[in-house]
Amino acid sequence: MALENDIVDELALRLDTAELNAAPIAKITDDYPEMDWHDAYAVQDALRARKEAAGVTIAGLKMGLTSYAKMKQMGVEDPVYGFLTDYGRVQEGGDMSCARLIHPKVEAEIAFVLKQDLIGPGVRMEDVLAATDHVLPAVEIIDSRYENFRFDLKSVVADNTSAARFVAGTTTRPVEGLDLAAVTVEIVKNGEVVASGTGDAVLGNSAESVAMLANLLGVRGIPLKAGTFILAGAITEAIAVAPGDHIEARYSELGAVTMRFT
Ligand code: 0L1
Ligand code: MG
Repeated sequence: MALENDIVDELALRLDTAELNAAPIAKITDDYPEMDWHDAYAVQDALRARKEAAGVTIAGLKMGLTSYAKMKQMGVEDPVYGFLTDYGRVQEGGDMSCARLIHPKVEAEIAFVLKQDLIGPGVRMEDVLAATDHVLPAVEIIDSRYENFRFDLKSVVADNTSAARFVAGTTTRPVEGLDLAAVTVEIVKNGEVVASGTGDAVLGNSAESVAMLANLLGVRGIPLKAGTFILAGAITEAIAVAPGDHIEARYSELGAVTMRFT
């Protein structure tokens, strides 16, 4: 690691404050260009510890930058991961206030809930499918804490991969007989289709993304536990939203997820 512990803690405070006040900041690598990948996850871990100390419950995990197109655009070879919070969960069909967000965007994903632990490294897609209790449709609302979404990858990891809110659908189903790569989704904004995609956009199959999460955690000696809610990564591009917008993500096979921004 290139950063001292007190700097890691100060950066976590900076990011937490930006989120809680919905007040964007400059990307942290402007001040600490020497920051390495261990530092980036150390800041994310410190952010998570701050939130837990303040009474926040971790509601799940997420994968980010899971499409080959976005990885290439960002100049990375591996996706990244972050955590979800209890206060980030919005009920299906619910409202969420833009006043508490900076510049929210929505992206359609497939979520997994496991029935068995997965312990990397060496986890394969088949292991994920066997360990999955059910999948469900979900929309992630990302909201970078950086001004104008201007960031680099290490800053994004530190910023908990832009995680902000999420909405899970109410229809769950087992993976048996479901071709996750072929699931299609459309994002409908105020009655108009604004984005669409197919499940294979996520590393070929969203279960592959969950395997990668288990393996990334495994390198750090952390198991992916049964019962964990996991957002596997965006099938569609991210769509900006503003007060008054109604969003519906319509999936083949999995139903729909709706929400309104106020
Ligand atoms: O969930 C995601 O794929 C977002 C990763 C962070 C990059 C961004 O904010 O666009
Ligand atoms: Mg996402």
